[in-house]
Amino acid sequence: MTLGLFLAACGNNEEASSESSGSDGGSSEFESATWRFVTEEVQGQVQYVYAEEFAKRISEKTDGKITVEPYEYGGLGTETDQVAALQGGAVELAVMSPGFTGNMVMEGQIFALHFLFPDSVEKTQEILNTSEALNVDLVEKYEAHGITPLAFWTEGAMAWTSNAGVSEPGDFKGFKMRIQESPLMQESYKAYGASPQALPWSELYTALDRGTVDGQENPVFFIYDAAFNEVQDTVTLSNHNNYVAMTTVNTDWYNSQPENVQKLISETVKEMQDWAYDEQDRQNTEFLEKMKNDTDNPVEIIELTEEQRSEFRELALPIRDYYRENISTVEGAILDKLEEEIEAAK
Ligand code: 6CS
Repeated sequence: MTLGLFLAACGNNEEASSESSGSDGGSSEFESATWRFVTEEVQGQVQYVYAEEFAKRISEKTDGKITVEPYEYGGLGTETDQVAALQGGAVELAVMSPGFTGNMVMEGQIFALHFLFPDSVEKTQEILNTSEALNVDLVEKYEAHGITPLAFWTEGAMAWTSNAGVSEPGDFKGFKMRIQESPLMQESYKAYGASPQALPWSELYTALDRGTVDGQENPVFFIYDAAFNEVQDTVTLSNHNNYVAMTTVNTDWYNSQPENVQKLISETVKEMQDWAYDEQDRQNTEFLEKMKNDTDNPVEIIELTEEQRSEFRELALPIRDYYRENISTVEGAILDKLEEEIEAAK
């Protein structure tokens, strides 16, 4: 049965070899294997360097017996194609943004709720590390679709980019906002008066350049590295939400691994939570400075006051009820628990 699941997960790619003989859990017991690890970002960006670091650690811990091959965004299609690749076993591991499973794992859209997590990115990471609502209840929802999230981590506070500048909800009136594939993201931006449109990020630079969309949201490191500042005139440091990524594995493949391999993966992912936090912090800090000093592609940086942020927060709060009533399959139970955990963490 286990072998059957493993073979099914491998599809027709013979390279997906991560079988190991029964082991006593010692590092010398690992058998040679190659795992494919797809990310939604390109070389140098947070998700990709995360996969590289993971590969390095796995190689060190197994004396080079297990090789992890990081794949950058693009080679396997769009982000939703990558979700399918993980589910079908074409890759064993993936960094995934919950927004791209928005039409499949309904509960995962919880991360699209604005002003839910604390303003502090550090505090948010603590909650992502410890939340039972996310690490137990939400994980089960993903597992029903063959995806096991092993960790949730932030890529930083999000900012809005646009040409006209966004500093109050009225600025979103008639605004064509690029979003990921998530009905809840649609609702969130409709509440501000915008017209949301789902797009993969590979099409985003051109869409912004041509005016197919007027703006988008992302952490600062990504805005600068993807050169959106070349085609946008303003960046609003809104911190309306955190960009959350998940380290995921194909559920059947993971469950078919011997205990020592599962432990190797889960411990390495856990150990890397602090590393991921520091990496996004470093990139977001460095790229904000670069963006401020970029005279070739100058952008106006708009820093929202607390009063301005509260205007957006007021419009965003009712979306939690929308989530409970129209999105959640468990009447908002995961959100209820997460809200309690966030409250306790404050
Ligand atoms: O906006 C996006 O869709 C992309 N943003 C980030 C920070 N990572 C990958 C994702 O696809």
